[in-house]
Amino acid sequence: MTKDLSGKCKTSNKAVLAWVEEMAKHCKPDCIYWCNGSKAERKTLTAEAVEMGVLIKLNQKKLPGCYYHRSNPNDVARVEQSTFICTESQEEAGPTNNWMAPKEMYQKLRAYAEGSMRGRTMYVIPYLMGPPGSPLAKVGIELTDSIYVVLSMGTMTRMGEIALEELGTSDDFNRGLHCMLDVNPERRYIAHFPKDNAIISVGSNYGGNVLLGKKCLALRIGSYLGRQEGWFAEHMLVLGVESPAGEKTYVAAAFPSACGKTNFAMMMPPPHLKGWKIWTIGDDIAWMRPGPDGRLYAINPEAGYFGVVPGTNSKSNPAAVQMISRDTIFTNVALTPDLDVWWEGKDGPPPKECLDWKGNKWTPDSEEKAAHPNSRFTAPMTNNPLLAPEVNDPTGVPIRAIIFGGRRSNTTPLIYQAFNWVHGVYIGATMGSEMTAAAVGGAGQVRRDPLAMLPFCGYHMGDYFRHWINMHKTIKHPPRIFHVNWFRKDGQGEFLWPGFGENMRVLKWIVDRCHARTDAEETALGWVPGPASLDLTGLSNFSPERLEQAQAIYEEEWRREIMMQDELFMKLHARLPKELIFQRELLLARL
Ligand code: OXD
Ligand code: MN
Repeated sequence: MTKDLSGKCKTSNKAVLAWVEEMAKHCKPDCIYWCNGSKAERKTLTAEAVEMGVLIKLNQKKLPGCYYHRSNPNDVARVEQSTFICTESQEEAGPTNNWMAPKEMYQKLRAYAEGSMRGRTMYVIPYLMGPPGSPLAKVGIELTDSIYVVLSMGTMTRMGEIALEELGTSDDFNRGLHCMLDVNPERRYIAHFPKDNAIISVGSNYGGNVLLGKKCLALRIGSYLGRQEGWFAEHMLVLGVESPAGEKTYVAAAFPSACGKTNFAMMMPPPHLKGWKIWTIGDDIAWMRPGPDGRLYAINPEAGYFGVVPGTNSKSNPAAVQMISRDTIFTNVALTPDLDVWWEGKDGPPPKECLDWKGNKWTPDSEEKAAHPNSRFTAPMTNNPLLAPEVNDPTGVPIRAIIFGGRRSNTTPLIYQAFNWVHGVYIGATMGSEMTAAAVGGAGQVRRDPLAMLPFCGYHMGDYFRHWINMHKTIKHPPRIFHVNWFRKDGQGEFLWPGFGENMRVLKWIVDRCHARTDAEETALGWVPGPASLDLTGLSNFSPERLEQAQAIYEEEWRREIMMQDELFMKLHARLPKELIFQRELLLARL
């Protein structure tokens, strides 16, 4: 090893040593670098990444500690078609996942990995998902030949010695191997082996494909382990709502990708609700387990945010603007001549000239976007001015409400509450969201995304619903379940609800419902706010009629909706819990 500050192996854990040695023999790197997670190490590796051209140092006066990265243009997002769940049988993975037999996939990917790190460094990244000492925390080790992955994992997880300490002499850790290869979509696989608690990712160097703690361990493998061990791994933000009297209520919310989870988790209440405050626990993933007092406790397994950049500004997310002004890696945004970053939807006018995410000259007259729509920031949670101190509490926070939501321009009201747990699971299971223009299938088309877990559930979706129904028995004080839709439009195509910070008004009603201190009216869909219980004071250009429109339930639309839900139910038929079919019947009967 050439590094003097770090890079040496310090563990005596036999299982770790044996596995790293086996993988090194196979991938044949020139050297092995053990990450310790120290500040000094980050400084050295960042300088090395700049020297290698992997990162560009940004204007340190404007953006202290910030760096710029461009990914290969063929490698800009998670690739669902290359993501596989390798359970013993295809039935176990279910019809919503790609599947290959573990033996076959191991063979295929080992062949790709063999000798693939010749002339390169293999970084050993021990990482901890969750606060140290938490019964919910898990250790993973990722082996990678990408320095970008090392630096990103250093932000997104509790990385280095802290993880090895947590592991001790145990052999219970996730084994993750990542080989960049030649970043070729033809040889891109993100393969999960739930029974072995193992992941192999090849041929990519971008986000969720390669930061193995995130979608791969925390959701796909996590959901599999959660079913076995009696907990939930969910695609949910977690936040705390503090009332003017200082009462804190914790809420988890599942919205599909790019539906505003990060914005909601970092919301600034409007002036009218000044005494109210939001605290962020997490913006993307929640691990939840029943506690000894019968409540459901949640931790955020991550330590950073990997958020979509375009559209981030002081209206949509003022706290994020502050958060990403230092110690942040920007990927695939635009680069200005004074080494600042720019993206569509940033505060202020566009630059007269800059380099777009591919490195080509861009001006406001250019037809293409300067920043890729899926360009990202990677920022440490400690930069978040709204970070809840409880984020490091090993017991987690007790969840009072679970919110489901999607992007729907019609049909779905702004807010309603489930009648009970099973009804809530039905609402989550039938969640739909309109795809954005960038997604396959065309803009506006509704895709079913049950509990926002369609791309992230590591086993049969029908069994996942069963797990959700069964868990009720283990939670004496279950959270109340709600559904929201910020995206409903009027006849002119305008959003009916102003959104962003104003969503606090809806959240306040949810919190008040959890504490049984506001009224509600019964509808076919569930409980909705009574005429005076949603506080609209100080909301400009918003009349009670507009709220009525936002809350309207049209029988015709709902009959169509229920028909559309059938497609997913048919697909999952063999393992679909009967309770959900009954819920569907009950809803039809109520309409
Ligand atoms: C994400 C996603 O990156 O859901 O969080 O796609
Ligand atoms: Mn996500």
